[in-house]
Amino acid sequence: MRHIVILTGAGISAESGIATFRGPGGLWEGHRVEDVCTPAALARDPALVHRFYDLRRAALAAVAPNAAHNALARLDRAWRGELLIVTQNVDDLHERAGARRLLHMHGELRSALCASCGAQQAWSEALPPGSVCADCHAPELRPDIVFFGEMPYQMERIDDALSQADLFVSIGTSGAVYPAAGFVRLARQHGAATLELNLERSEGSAWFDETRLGPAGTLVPAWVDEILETA
Ligand code: BV8
Repeated sequence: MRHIVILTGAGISAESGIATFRGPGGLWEGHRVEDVCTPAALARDPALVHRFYDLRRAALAAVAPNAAHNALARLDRAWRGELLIVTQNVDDLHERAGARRLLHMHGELRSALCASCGAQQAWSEALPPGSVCADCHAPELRPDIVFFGEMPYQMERIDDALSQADLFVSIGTSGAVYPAAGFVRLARQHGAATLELNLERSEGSAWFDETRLGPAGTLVPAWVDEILETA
């Protein structure tokens, strides 16, 4: 089992107190996703969209990594083979737990993107519309978030990792959004074993060799212990 690819979604951050999208208290609660997570929404009501992400960025100060994030960071440190954590999450809990071999395919709350020159810059405060880009000085900074209809980040790197994976593990995601929801099929096509760790069956469960149901805070540390014992 030399090459592991791990996909995480909002479910891995749920036990840290960050709302998931499609649960009862779902994050999109109070907002239709197309009102806050599309280029049209940003053009139509920039103040609403910037405020939606400002609130979520500010909330990061009140949460901490949970046992699942910490276990993945432990695996990252100990695993001598290839390993890549691909997160759909825009929070910084994987980093704060110490994960290194990590990428955010849907962007990050703690980053601002210049709509004019494409520069990304670390950002941890409020980001009002009209904020000025440090590179090109245009007042065009926007949340560095991949909206619906926009191309996720680092897709070539992800496809490359999936094509070489021996094991693909999906943690805390509903399998509702593409292209992430299709990664399990890509991994299978290239011969990877596939494992899903989730609170409930997802839209993609049928594609996994094995699904373990339960909270990530319990399932992920147990799985990391298991995989390191067999390493
Ligand atoms: C693109 C932004 C192409 C940041 C997000 C029709 C068919 C197929 C596809 C499409 C279609 N129409 C449109 C599309 C494409 C579209 C899409 O897939 N739409 C869906 C709705 C059908 N996708 C896109 O637009 C993507 N881009 O396709 O570009 C392209 C090609 C060429 C050129 C240009 C473009 C971009 C999608 C990115 C959207 N941005 N996030 C933010 O605001 O957070 S999506 C957002 O929702 C997340 O990032 C994540 O990806 C997605 C799903 O959320 P989850 O993480 O899974 O969370 P969810 O709440 O849904 O589920 C939580 C799970 O955890 C549950 O299963 C629950 O049981 C579990 N859980 C809960 N608690 C726990 C737990 N598990 C363990 N432990 C617990 N304690």
